[in-house]
Amino acid sequence: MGGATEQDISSETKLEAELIEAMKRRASMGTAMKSFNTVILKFPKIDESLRKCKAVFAQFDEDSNGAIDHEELKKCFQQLQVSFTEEEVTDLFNACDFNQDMGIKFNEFIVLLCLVYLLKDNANGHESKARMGMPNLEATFETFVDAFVFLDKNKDGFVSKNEMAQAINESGDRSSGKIAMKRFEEMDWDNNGSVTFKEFLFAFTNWVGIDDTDDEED
Ligand SMILES: [Ca+2]
Ligand SMILES: [Ca+2]
Ligand SMILES: [Ca+2]
Repeated sequence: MGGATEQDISSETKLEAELIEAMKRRASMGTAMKSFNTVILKFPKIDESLRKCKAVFAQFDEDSNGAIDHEELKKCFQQLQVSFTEEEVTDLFNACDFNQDMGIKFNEFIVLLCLVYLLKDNANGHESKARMGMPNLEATFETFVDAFVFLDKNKDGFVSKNEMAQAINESGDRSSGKIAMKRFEEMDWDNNGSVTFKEFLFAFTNWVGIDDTDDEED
């Protein structure tokens, strides 16, 4: 895998690199997940929490067009009192505008907020828990991070296919294991055998079935 050299690293990979580093730092703190099944068992609660997040999304979608645009996102960060540079806002926007329609839809918004949660979790230590003022949602984000850390056995910031298989074997539940493996293949879009936290989140928002917006046109 020859990658970009340090000099010509793109903003996208710069953000990705920050996310990997943030995840590695978080991974060094360990996980509360005991088994793959504990991850699965949390699905209904995650689903409920994310559905509630729709009200938050609607609040920030000021013109109610079903997507958060760049300006709305900046206001969103202001209100949540999280500070990013202009460049960081753009990078986050682009990284999460998965279908590249220049707007952050609900499922993209969940991913974006969760990435913000991860990044700010590591911010110099003076921002404590409940840093975004949405404790319920942050508990859900923590579950996502925790699940990822649980799966990422070697703590390199990626979940490999082997690590996924290992987690499933430990669980001893073959039927949900098969499903999980299929999901993993769906997650791994670039087919390189490992999944980043962002890919994991996008898949997750689909698994729990929140992506049921009626204005889909794809
Ligand atoms: Ca809007
Ligand atoms: Ca979009
Ligand atoms: Ca790994």
